[in-house]
Parts: sequence; C-alpha cells; structure tokens
Amino acid sequence: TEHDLALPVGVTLDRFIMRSQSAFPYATGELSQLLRDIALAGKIIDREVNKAGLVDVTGAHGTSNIQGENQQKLDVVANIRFIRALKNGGEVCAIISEEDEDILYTGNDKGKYVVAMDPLDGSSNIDVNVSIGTIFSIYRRVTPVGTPATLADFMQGGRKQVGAGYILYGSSTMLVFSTGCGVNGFTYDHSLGEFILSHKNIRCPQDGSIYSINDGYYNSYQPAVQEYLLDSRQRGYSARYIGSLVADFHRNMFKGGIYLYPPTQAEPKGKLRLLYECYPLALIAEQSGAKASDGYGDVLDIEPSALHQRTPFYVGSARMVDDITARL
Ligand code: AHM
Ligand code: MG
Repeated sequence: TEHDLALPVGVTLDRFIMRSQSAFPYATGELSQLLRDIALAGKIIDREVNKAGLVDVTGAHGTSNIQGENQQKLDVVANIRFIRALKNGGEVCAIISEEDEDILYTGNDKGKYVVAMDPLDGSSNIDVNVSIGTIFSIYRRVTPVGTPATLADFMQGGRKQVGAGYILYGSSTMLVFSTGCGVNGFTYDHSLGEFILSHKNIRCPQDGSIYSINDGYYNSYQPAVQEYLLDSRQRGYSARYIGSLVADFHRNMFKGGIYLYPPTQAEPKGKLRLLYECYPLALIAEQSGAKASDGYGDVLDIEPSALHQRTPFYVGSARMVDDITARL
C-alpha cells in the first residue's frame, strides 16, 4: 500500500507492523501481535543457532552435557522455543510443526489464528554451520473462537493464508514475510535486538539463469526433468544448491532462478511438505512476482488432504517455472 511505501528502509519491524496494520487482512491488532511473537521466536532461535558450535547442542539429542543438563538437537530446541513464544503470545490456538505428528494445542482456545511451521529446516546443514531457516504459515481459524481448533483450521488451502514467511539464519539473520501486500525483508541487528526493514517490496526477476536441484538424484528424475537439466547446462546456467530450502529460495528470489524438488523413485511425491514448507514459500513467491508449481498447477491451489503431505515443488522466476512445467 502507499502507506508501507512511505516507510523508509531502516525502520524497525515494530514500527513497520504498527504503520501497516491497516493494510493487514484483519486490522484488529492480533495479527500484528502474532507477527511480533514470530519475530521474537526468530530472535530466540537465532541465539540458539549462533551458539550451537560453542555449547555443543548440536547432534546429541537425549544425551547429557557436563552440567548434567539434557542436550537436545537444535531442531528440537527450535521447536520448543517457537511453540513457547506462540503460547505466551496468546493469539494462536493451535500449531502444526514438522517436528510433531499431531496438532499441538497452545491452551489459548480464544486465539483466532493457527500456525503451520517448520521450526528449523535444512536438517543436513544444522550440524555444519551452514544456512538454515524457519518457515511459517498463518491462517485465521474457521472453527468457533473459544473451542479447540480442529484439522479443518489447518486444511483451508494455501490461498487462505493470511500471512506467511521465513527466517533465514545465514551470514546475517533475516525475516521475510508477506501479509498479502507484497514481500518485505528485515535484517536482524544483534546490537539493537531488532529486525530492521532492509529489503522493501522485494521483486523476483521474471527470468534467471540459476537452477537449484539435487543433481545427485539425476537418474531417478522423470525424463522431462532430466531434459530440463541438460538444457540448463547447454544454456550455461549456474547450478547452486545449498540443501536448505529457505536459503536456496531466498537467493533465487533476489538473483533470478529456480528451485526444483521433483518426484524421485524414493519419494514419488517429492520430499517437501505442503503445509509448512511449500504453501508459505508459494505465497512469498506469488507476492514477489515469482511462481510456485507442483508440476500441474499453482501450489497455492492444491487441495490439502493431510497435515504432513508432500508435494513436488518448482519455485522461482516465473518464466523458469513456466519452462519446466510446460515440459511435465
Ligand atoms: P528437512 O525438513 O529434513 O530439513 O528437509 C528439507 C530440506 C530442504 O531444506 C532442502 O531443500 C532439501 O531438504 C534437501 O533435500 P536433499 O538432501 O534430498 O537434496
Ligand atoms: Mg523441513
């Protein structure tokens, strides 16, 4: 909105949220508070991620450290911290997480929102100090306020997201989110303890020349994907694959590129999860002028059927996504 555009780079997330509140789909202040809670969770996880190498919290779930405290894996710690922040915030009645089989109830049945999240994605990069991310997706509940949330609240479909985004723990930590009026990025300033608006109204280039895919699975991709990869080489595209969805997505959004996780023999529906990995990034993609497809249609239009369902995922610069999907 004009209102957001008037805000200069350098304002804090709090100020941004306050000033753009009227542009949020529900201007009651509760969604604003929820975004603040997510930002707080991000700061807490950032702290854990940053001290990971020092206190050896990585890779030792269930064992004891010198102090006799229980050591936990960083993704488990992130899950606990995130849930706690949302519980304390009070706006969320229930959560689903990649780390938990079933719906988690916060005890705040009066909360109007539910959140689907992957507290720490990029599991293969956690123990080795490489970029990882938190992904989140927000819905307004469809069940009556004051009653326990149900599956129906989480199964509304990607188009019903009222907000979505991610926190990237990279060379710096960034919160990127959308509430349906564009995408904005906030860089965490450790010295201030604040997220600062650093990337206003992010737009993904329509075309690009970077492709991000696990090339090691080449032989198990369908022929159309194999052909696309051969053509990409032929055209001299650059291959870039971190193996952290958030980081690969983020780079492609800025530079122009495509991320692909096609079906494989081992994972016939792909590896990635629809509700807390693909829907939220699909919303960010669409809001930045990019595209997200499962090979057949827009990811946001997929009918959800299970909390942890998987989907093939092709996301990034619009023309590149059109190119691959036209072949499938
Ligand atoms: P995770 O949820 O276990 O971390 O798996 C998701 C991750 C993505 O971040 C990444 O893009 C992908 O898995 C990499 O998978 P692969 O190692 O099969 O290429
Ligand atoms: Mg994940």
